[in-house]
Amino acid sequence: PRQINRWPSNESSEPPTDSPRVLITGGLGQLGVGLAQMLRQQYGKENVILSDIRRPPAEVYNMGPFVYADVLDYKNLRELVVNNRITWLVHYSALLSAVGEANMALARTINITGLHNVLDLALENCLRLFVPSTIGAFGPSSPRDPAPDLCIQRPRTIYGVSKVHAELMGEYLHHKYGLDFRCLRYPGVVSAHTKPGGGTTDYAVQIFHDALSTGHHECYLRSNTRLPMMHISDCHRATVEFMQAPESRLSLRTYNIAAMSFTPEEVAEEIRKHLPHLRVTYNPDTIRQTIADSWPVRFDDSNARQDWGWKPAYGLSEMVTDMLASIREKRT
Ligand code: AKB
Repeated sequence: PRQINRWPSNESSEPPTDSPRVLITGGLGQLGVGLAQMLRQQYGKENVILSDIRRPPAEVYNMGPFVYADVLDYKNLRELVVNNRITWLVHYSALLSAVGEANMALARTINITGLHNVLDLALENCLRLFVPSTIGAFGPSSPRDPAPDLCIQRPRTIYGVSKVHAELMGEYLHHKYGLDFRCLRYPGVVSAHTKPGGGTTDYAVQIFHDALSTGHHECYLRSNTRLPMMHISDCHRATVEFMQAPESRLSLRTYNIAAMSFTPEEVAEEIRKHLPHLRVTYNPDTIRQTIADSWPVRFDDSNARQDWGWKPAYGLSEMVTDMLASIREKRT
């Protein structure tokens, strides 16, 4: 590690929760822009900086501060944190499960070397650090229905391995040096306005676009493949509430969060209540089907509910109604 600044143990020296200055890495993926919007509503536009290595569309520039940041460039990250007086870091930069299997070396570099950089940066600057984990951090030997917070984790993807590594490194640095590390295991996230990139749960977004355009979705998973899923606004709210939770409320540093679990067949049936002509065909692809078969079908999130009051707002029917309305609205 570079420099380690240990937190004094009295609560008053925690990074301020009421007026944080936030940096989000990987901000142009599925989750960054929406999280920035939610944080900006609470803490002010100028206090939340979105970053990525790509050039954002004009509307993102107009929403609030955006900067270039490469998670592999430690000096660049350090400069951003120091110059902008950052106190919270949300580390969204990562390659997802399916694309990671196709680019193992790149996934290892981004997901593991990039993580080491932000861990060092957080230690050096006493940051509150959020790193998302995933249902993909479990594997075929994990309990699958439901998967509890603490159990066997032997994932079979580089994505999963990198996420278990993130969970363990963050927790180690928390226990050894007091790093304020916070990690939520996200289910598949379903969003209308942002596309996921290269995940195994992506069909659950694409099916809505197909339902409203051609009326036909070809699914790369079997019809009965059940996976935990969540509406994006629940995912953002969980993240903000978890970041705001006082340290004294956290009995863990890595929590499962859950909202619903469904199969392609079940979500299609729910969409048909609005669009009866939706046709779904199934053409399972070996890589993604194998990955999905190794993941939990349900998450046990009772610790998150108990410790810091997690409660999802969207079930399957609310999520389907909202997705169809939001995509329709955008198309008109
Ligand atoms: C993926 O499918 O890779 C992600 C995830 C569940 O972490 N959406």
